[in-house]
Parts: sequence; structure tokens; C-alpha cells
Amino acid sequence: LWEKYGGDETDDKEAFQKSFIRHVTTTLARSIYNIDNFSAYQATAHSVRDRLIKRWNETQQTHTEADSKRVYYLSLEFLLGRSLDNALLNLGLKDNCGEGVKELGFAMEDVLDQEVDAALGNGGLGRLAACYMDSLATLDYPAWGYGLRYTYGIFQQRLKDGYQVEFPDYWLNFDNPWELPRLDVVVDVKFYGSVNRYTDEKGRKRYAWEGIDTVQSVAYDVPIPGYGTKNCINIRLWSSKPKRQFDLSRFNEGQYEQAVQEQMQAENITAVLYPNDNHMVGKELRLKQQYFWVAASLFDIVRRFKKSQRPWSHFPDQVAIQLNDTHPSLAIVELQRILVDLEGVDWDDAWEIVTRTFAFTNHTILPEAMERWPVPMVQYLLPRHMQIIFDINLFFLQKVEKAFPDNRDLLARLSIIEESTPQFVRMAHLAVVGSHRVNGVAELHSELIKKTIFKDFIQYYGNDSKFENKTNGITPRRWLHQANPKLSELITDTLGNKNWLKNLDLLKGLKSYVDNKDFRKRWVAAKHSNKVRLTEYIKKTTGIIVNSNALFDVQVKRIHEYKRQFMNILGVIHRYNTLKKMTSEERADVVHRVVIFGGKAAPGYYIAKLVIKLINSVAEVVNNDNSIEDSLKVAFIPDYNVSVAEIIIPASDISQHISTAGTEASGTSNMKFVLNGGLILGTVDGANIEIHEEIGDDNIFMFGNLAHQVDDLRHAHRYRNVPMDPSLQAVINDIESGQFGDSRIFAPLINTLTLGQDYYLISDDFQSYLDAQKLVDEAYKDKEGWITKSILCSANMGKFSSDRAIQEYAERIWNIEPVPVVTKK
Ligand code: 26V
Repeated sequence: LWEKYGGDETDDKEAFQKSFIRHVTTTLARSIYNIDNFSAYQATAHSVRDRLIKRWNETQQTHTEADSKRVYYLSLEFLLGRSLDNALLNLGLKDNCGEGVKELGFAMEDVLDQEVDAALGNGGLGRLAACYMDSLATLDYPAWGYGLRYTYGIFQQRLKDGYQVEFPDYWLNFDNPWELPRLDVVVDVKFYGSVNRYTDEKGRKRYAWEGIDTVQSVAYDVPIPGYGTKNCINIRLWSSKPKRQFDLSRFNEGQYEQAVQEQMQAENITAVLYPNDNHMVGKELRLKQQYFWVAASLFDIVRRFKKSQRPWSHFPDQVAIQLNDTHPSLAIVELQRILVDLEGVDWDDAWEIVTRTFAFTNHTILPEAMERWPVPMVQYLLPRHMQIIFDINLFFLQKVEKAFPDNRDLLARLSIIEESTPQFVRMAHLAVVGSHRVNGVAELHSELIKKTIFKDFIQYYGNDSKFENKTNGITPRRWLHQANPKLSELITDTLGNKNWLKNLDLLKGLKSYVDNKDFRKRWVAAKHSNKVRLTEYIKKTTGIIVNSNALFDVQVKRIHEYKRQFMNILGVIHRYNTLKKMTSEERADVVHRVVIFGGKAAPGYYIAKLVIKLINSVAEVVNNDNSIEDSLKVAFIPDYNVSVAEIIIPASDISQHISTAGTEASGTSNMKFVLNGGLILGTVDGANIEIHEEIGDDNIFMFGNLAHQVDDLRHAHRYRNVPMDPSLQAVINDIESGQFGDSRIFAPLINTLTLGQDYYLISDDFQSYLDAQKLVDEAYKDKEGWITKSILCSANMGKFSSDRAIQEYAERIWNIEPVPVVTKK
């Protein structure tokens, strides 16, 4: 039918231009003589959207017909960034579309630059979900993501007097061509109410929850195209909507505010993404978001399963559900409720189905990030779910009691319920008990969770049954092909084809060119042009002028004490005052540095915000001090997000991943930097360790205490008089002397090192950090040596493709097979 009646959405230039003009005229209702860059973006986006939808439809039809097992990735965050360039590259339209746009009078870069980021995530966890969707699509897996369509994404960050100020991210201000509203796919979600007990026709005790507050959940589908395949998968994002428009009787009585109140409360649920990462705040609205999303998603999944008319026992053979952190843990309870209360499945059979269906990924061991919800809050909001949680817990603890009789401490430690006042539900325990697999996100992290937060579960389940490692990965399509076109082109030219984009291990082939003069020259040229691009961006966004020939030293990530941006800026102060003491001749010999920071602090995280202020205060002094002759510049780039990362990462010479050992579960930007030929200065933490293993000692700068030493060091700070590291003391003195403005501002920050007992062990690592920095300087002086390192870095990064990670999940956890779209004809 498409052949006969469909449009001509082919991939050639002329067809694209036709689409473009048609969309300008009809979709945008504009004159073709009056197109600005933004309209050009919209017309291009809509033309691409048409082609995406076609693939989306074919893929969904193929998957429905195949009726094979699917995986559902439940994530409260999908940090997608921009879609146009990614879609063009993945669909192979970039060249034709670029030429078409050019002929119509526009520069592709300007058109691409019009798009706002879809910033529905905080950081690592949300971006990981986005990379995984790209790999699932590319590898032809039948997969769907489920998330929330927040009206406001992560806040926009601006700087005022060196302080962070937050602005709302109203990303849906203009139409969003990357979503398909499914106004007919609506799920009613209930809250509050009570539970009724009754006896069914078989004489069984049954429970029925009567929720009283109903909110509607409307589906918006976001197509995710794979690279080099016809497959295009789906992320379904739910948006909340009131069940009734507004209370007409109140309206007629003149009570206008009350009349719309219910509507506003319903819309509140998906209004805003919570901007904390790695910090739990027990707000009821957040719990409501979680249930709203879980209930709608499971309804949808169960509805799809029921179409096949299989018995319930087949559910885990058709459905795998991955829980991205504990945020969707209520899904375990909801599926048990659906099976037992609504479908009449016996408890034990239902529980078997549930645990075979779910698997859970843990992304942090920081105690303050562990999700716990007060029992009274859960009871009030979701009374039946609270009962089910108590029952799950009871049956679980009965089994533990059988295996370890009379070990009450063990029961208390394993319990899903924390016996405090009030009681709390431990979501991580619920997720472990309700899943057949639990994984950490890097080797070290997966070992640590077994020794810390899930130690007691190992005692019960044994070492090898449930717990696994799945080292994170990143998609080379966005993080090399799209973000670094010059390097990508060089790699393709050198290897002779683009196969490396689907098999990143092929980068190993670059090693035989490491001594090839021409190849090295182009490698350096690519890096340099990326540095020039970043130099311009820094000038545009901060006014700071930096030299693109200097060493670019980058730390971009969420601002958090455990990530130790504070240590970095303390190191900068040390460097600055060392430079100041030098003579001009001595300085002539030093490597010029540009130290680049970026990242958002959670709006309520006072100390993190103070770190931003300190960085900007130091930058102000350093950048305006002519006496050091441009040997050091400091820039804080505002509003770090996915699109900004795409500019910064390819331009880095060295990037810092310097968390206190054992605190950064994996890190994923570390992988992006190295893939782009940037070296790492890092601690022995998270995925740094595995990157080190892959690229070798010569190509990475590692320093600092190890994870197993952390407890003892903290103990020493608490109970002994540890003398302050002299270099660090000198830097503290500099700050306190007022060298960077009123020192009283920074007192709470300095106090974390002294009164606060230096929880993140900056003083313990400071000297080895400075030593490592010296090695970086020395290595950079050896230009040829550095180029070799840079090439070998990229060439050895095959392991860190998200394709590898997804293949491991698919084989070891989900048990799913690829289902490629085969186009007839
Ligand atoms: C936790 C919470 C706690 C409740 C309030 C809101 C909220 C939002 C996000 C999170 C997730 C924090 C965990 C996280 O983002 N972990 C990061 O996951 C990355 C992907 O696995 C990993 O590379 C980073 O090392 C890890 O910090």
C-alpha cells in the first residue's frame, strides 16, 4: 500500500528537498521566501521524522509478528540530548540532507544548532539509558524504554557573580518533532483509597484496592533509530493529565481556583525532573511520579502480553524488565498485585513469575543516595502495595529464618523494612529480593556492592547466584562519529570502511598506523581543530580567551564532593602560586594549561554550589594576572549538558576522573574522553581501572589511595591527629589570606577538610595528585610521545562500546534474540 499510496520519503537529496519545502509550507504554514534557521531546522526535523516514523512502524510490526521475547528498560531518566544529527547519521542521510539544505541556502551546522536538548536526566544514569537505547536499536533487539515526559527537564544553569543560578528548562516551548503523541493510549492510574477483603468463588481470600484519586497517563512515543539497520525502537514517555478537565459545579459557583486545582495537581506529577543525583529526598511527589510511571508502564506491558493469549506462566519467557536503579522498584509490587489481585494467580506462582521477569542495576553505593520511603507515606498513597510489600518481606524472611535459624540480626539487616520510627521501605532490598539478577556497573563497583550494601544478601543467596557485573558502555555513534567528525573520518579512511561503528574492537587496526607520519599528522590536526572549536565556544559563553595550543585539562560532570572538583581547584591554586614564584625564564619552560570545568550542582547542595563559586573566584584572579604570562587559564563553562559535552570531550588532552576510591560506581565520560584520544588523570576507581587494563600503564595517569584503604583513612581522621599535608595547608592559607576574595565565603568549604574530617580524603591524596600532574606536564612536553599515547588510547577502547554491554545483558540476563527488520522487495 505504501508503494501505491504512500509518500516518497526516500533517502535521496531531491526527495528530501521536496519534503523540506512541503513542511515549510504546510506543517509550519510559512512562506518559502521567509525561512529563518529555526524554520529550516523544523522543516528538516519533520522531513527526518517522516522517515523515522516509517521505520518505527515497520519495526513494531516486525516485532509484533515475531512475537518473541522483549526487554523493557524502565528508567526515570533518558538523557537523549539532540536528535537531528544523530538521526541523520544513523539513517545514513547526513550527506544527502546536508547538500539538500545547503542548496536551499542554509548551513547544516546552523540548522543543527537550533535544536534544544531533550534533557530528561541528571547525569550518568540518564545518559547510560540513552546510550543503551541506541545500542538496542543498532543490534536489532526488540526493546522498549519506559520513562516520564517531564514538562521541565534538568534546570538550566547560569552564573551570576560566580554563583550558580537555576532557570527552568521549558524544553517543549516549541513543538517537539521527536515525539509521537498517542492521545489514544491512555492509562488510568489510581492513588490513595482503601483495601477491601473478600472471598472469591473458589473460597480464596482476595483483596481489592479501591483507589480514589485517578490521574490519566498519556503516551508519547520517541523513536530511536539504530545505526546501519532499518530497526527503529521506541521509548514511551508518560505524561499526566487530569481525568476530568475541571470541576464544573465549582466553576459555576465562582470558585475558579478550586475548580482547576485537581487539574493542576494531576499535571504536577510529570511537571519536573528531580534535579538531585546521588541524593535521596523523600518528597511525596517523587513517590507519586514513580508509581504513576510504573503503573502505566506495567499496564501497557501486560496488555501487550495478554494479546498473545499465553498462560501467565509464560510471562517471563516473553517479557524481561530491567530496573534502572531502585526508582522503578514498585514495579515488582505492581506486577505481583496485578497477578494476584486482578488476575487471580496464586501468590507463589505469581512471585515466581515476578522474580523471573525483573533484573536490577545498582548505580551507586553512596549511603545518602539509597532510596528509603517512610512506611506511613507508602501506606497512605498506595495502601495495597504496602500490604504486598509486608507480605513479600514476611515470606522472604521466613526463608532466611529457615536457612539461618535464630539469627535475628541477620533478619533485621536483610529486611525490606527498616525498623526505625517511622519504619522505612528499603527500595534496594525490595529490588534485590524481587529480581533474578542484580548487577553493578564496573568490576570494582560490582565487587564492592557485594561487600557493603548487599553483603548480607551474599550470605543468604551465595556468591555466584544473583550478583553480576555489567561494565557500562557508551555509544560510539554519538560519542565519536557525531561529536568528532574529523577523527571519525580519519578512522574510516584508515581502516577502509565504517565497520568499526558497529564493531568497536576494529579500532585495534589503528595500532599498525601509530608510526605512520601522515596518519599522525591528521590525528593531531583533528584534535587541534576540536580545540579551536572549543576555544571559540569558551569565548562565546564565558568571554575568556584561551590559547588552543595549550594543554586542555578538563573536568566536566555533576558537581559532588565525592567527585572532588574541590581537589582540582585546590591543585590549580597550587599551580598558580608555583608559577607566580617562577622567573620568566623558568616559566618559559612550563607547559601552558587551560583548566576547564563544567557541571551542575543540585539546587539544594550548598557545598557543591560553593565549589562552583570558588572555581570562578580563582578563575577571575588567575585569568587577569598578566605576571604569569598566559601559562594558566581557568574556565567554568556554564550549563553543561549533552550538546556541550559533544563540543568539550573531543577537545580534551587530559580529563580528570578523580573520585575518592570506591565512590564512583563507573563513570562513563571517562570512556568518551579516551575514545576521542584524550588521556586520563584518574584515581583507582570505577571504570578507570578497566580502562587502564585495556590501554596500558603508559597511556594513563593513575594516583591516590585505593578503595580498601578508605575505611582506615577515615578512621584516622576521626580518631587521630592527622597532620595536614603541607602543600594543601599552603593552599588553604592562600585562600584564607583573601587571595581569591573574601575568604569568609569559603569557610564552610575549607571546614570540610578540617572540622568535617575530610570525608572524601582530599588531604590523603593531594600530594600524589600533584605528583601525577607533574608527570602529565612532563609527558605533554614530549609531543611525539603524547600523540602515540593518544592514538593507542582510542585504539584500545573497543570494550567500552555500549554494544558490548547490551550484548552481555541480552545474553546473560534478558535471554533475548535480535529481530531484524527485513524489507520486502
Ligand atoms: C539517584 C537519586 C536518588 C533519589 C533522588 C533522585 C535521584 C536521581 C538519580 C539517582 C541516581 C544516582 C546514581 C547515578 O547516577 N549513578 C551513576 O550511574 C552512572 C551509570 O551507571 C555511573 O557511571 C556513575 O558512576 C554513577 O554515579
